[in-house]
Amino acid sequence: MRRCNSPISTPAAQVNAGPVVDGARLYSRVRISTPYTTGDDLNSAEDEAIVLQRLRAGGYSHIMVDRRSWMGAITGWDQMTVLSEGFLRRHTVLVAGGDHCYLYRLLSPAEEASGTAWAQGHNLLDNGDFESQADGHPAGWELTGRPSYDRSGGKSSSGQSAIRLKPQDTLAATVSVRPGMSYLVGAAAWSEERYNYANVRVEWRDSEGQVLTAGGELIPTSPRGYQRFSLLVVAPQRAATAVISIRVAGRPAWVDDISFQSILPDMAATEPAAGISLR
Ligand SMILES: [Ca+2]
Repeated sequence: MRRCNSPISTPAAQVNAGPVVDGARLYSRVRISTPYTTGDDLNSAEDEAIVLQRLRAGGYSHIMVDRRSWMGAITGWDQMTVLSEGFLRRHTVLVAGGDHCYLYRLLSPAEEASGTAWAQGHNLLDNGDFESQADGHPAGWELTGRPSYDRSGGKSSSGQSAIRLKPQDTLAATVSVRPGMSYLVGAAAWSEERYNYANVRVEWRDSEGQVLTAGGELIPTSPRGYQRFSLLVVAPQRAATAVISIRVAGRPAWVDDISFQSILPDMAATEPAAGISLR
């Protein structure tokens, strides 16, 4: 698990673990609860304030999730307030993560009042919400296959526009990156029918356009509506650009609000300070 922008300040008094399928093992002196064991009062779509009060009353310090097991309905991941991106963004800081597993630290009331963003940079994707169109297509995006571009407002997560992808369709855009920098990738998606997943892929290329390596994750999709997820990626050495692409598996799904932000402020991510080596 990679460290992100915030240190783990003190050993967690308690950690709340999300659904973990058999196969994952975690050994710790820290007391751990899951929504299926001693933390079962968190296994609900309860009002956000109530869930937060339960976390604080229970002495929880961190929330840990493993999204690999969320590609179906069994875990009930889309009906737990504590696991929703909106709740996590409002009440936690993203400490570390990668490869579907993430650790969040609960903010104190004082920290919440001052505001804490998971990523400091602006969205490097110009039209991540698909609201700008050019010749009937979302500006700045490369579409392969036959994705549907809906501007009615009835299918979107934000604004009026969203894109429907079928399994053979791909949505892609390219941004400039800096080697060694951490980036937060965000996407919102929902399945028209059945639980499924979307593949958020990040392909790193050098200054000649040659592919260096690729990463990214699968994000679960729910027929209950849009769910947003964020994932962490790190630009490898010699990376100059990243191609962010999205595909869906099995069944059509709608996507909206794609983002790609530097964890650090843009100045730190793009303008090396004089006299400081990038190595
Ligand atoms: Ca939109």
